[in-house]
Amino acid sequence: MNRNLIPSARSVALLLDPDKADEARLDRMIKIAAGNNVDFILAGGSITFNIIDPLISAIKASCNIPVILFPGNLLQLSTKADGVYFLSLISGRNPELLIGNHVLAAPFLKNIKERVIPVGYMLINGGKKSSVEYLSQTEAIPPDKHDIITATALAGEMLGMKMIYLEAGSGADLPVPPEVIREVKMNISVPVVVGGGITSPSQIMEAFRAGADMIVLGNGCEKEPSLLEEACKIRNSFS
Ligand code: 1GP
Repeated sequence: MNRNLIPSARSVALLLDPDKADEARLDRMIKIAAGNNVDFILAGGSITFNIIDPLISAIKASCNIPVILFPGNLLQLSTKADGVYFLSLISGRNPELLIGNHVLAAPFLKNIKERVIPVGYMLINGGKKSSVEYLSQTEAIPPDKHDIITATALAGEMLGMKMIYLEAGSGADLPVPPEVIREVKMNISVPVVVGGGITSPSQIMEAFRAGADMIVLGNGCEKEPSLLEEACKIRNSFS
């Protein structure tokens, strides 16, 4: 596996969704990302109206930031990205998202397996039902159930996941609380990724302070692109 695809210091990732990416906005976001040394660009979304390959190619043609496929479903599989998050929805009990889809995807990804990163993906309730919660037909873990969250993250690490992604859901009312991040970080040794509902510099600061290795920004940057710049400044203050 390519280790450069796993955050080794505090990192910022920009999430771009093929269904939301119009050309002008994409250009602007990528310019801001490149100008501020965003660490990774994730490409993916919950549902698929547009195929993902053109988005990956457009990002790669305009910057050198590693692009990682963050597939919302099997229709978003691609071998064009620098890396692929092989997501196991370990907060849920849907077998298709724990092994079924992986069996279907594995032959397709066989020739790029060194770029495939096993990720333990955990939904934490962000104040409303998220698209991923609905589409996965699973239930997010309540944010005050620290024991369940910690046990799930630990199980993910023990199963060999290279990162644990705490997801409040795109556009969540409330991001993953700092105390949840802190608790998970104290208990596992693989990087902790935090995303969903992060819309302000203070939330970014709190997430990094609590121990997030990487934060993922989607909607917040689409609405206010300067958030990406702020996020990178905050990240730099930790180095
Ligand atoms: C969703 O964690 C990401 O998978 C980003 O969420 O769009 O709310 O930033 P937002």
